[in-house]
Amino acid sequence: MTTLADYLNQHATNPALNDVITTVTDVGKTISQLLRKGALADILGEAGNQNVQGEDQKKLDVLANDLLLDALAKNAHCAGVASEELDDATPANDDGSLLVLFDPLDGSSNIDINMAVGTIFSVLPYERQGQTSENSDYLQAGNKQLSAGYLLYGTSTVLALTIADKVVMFSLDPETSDYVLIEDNVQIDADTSEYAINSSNYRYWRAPMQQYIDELIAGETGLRGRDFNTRWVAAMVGDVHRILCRGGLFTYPFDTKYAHKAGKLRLMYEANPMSLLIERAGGGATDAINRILDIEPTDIHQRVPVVLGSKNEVNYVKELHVNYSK
Ligand code: AFP
Repeated sequence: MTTLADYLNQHATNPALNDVITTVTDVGKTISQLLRKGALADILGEAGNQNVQGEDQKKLDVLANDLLLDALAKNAHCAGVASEELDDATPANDDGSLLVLFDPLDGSSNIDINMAVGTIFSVLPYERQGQTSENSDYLQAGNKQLSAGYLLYGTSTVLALTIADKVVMFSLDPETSDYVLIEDNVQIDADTSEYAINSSNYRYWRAPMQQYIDELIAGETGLRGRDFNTRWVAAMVGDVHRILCRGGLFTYPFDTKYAHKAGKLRLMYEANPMSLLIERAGGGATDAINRILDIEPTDIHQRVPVVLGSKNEVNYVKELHVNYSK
């Protein structure tokens, strides 16, 4: 049996990074316990305010955010934190070498119906050690990430993590409170017959995305010559985990539903960490055309259309979009 601590020690290329990952995953144990108690812990329901995204915050959104913030503020290697739930990044330790970004509770609309939710995290290098970190320090492309991962609070609590070239998975043992290694090199099939999209937005999509989904629905009677299946967890962490486990395509595409939003998902603490995991597991991740990890950010809360998963399917979506614009 290999625990997370064993794995990090075996890959101790950056002790500061290992320490920060340990801090984040330790908080994950607390969030997992709170979710297990659910309504009995008086933590369900609305917190009564909105976040920077203009979304109603759940009590657990705020609680998870505060737990991560407090723990990372005490970690000497953490120079600052950016969170989906906070307008601006929060400086931590000026001499730290790392910046941590997270969505503390992704899929929080699932909390009150006892469905899967997760924590997504991303670690970037901090280049101005000795000075107080600012929002602009986080504006680095996703290909600069030193690590990324998520905790999925499902029927069991699973940690997916990449700190080097591979993606590994751990399961939280509720008896010992250890993360135990269950997969040491996650790989995604290049082809799939399963896709995840919120189809109620069909009329807001661009024409090539409408064409793509029309073809999948036509199945063996259409161009693709085979039937497809859909799944939609309504928590990106759940859909991405399924893809890492058995392949598939996930997309929250560009839509015109809200004029000022390029899509719903945020680049820095949702799309970038998930794209790093997917690419290192052999999949693809684009905004329909461009590689997500190459996008140069302009704002810590900017949104981006997302198409990720089985490589050949992601490439097919790109072909449709490129050929459509010719
Ligand atoms: P919440 O955290 O507000 O529940 O949103 C989750 C999410 O950002 C992402 O995890 C899901 O894939 C997506 O939104 C679901 O969006 P829809 O509710 O529009 O299906």
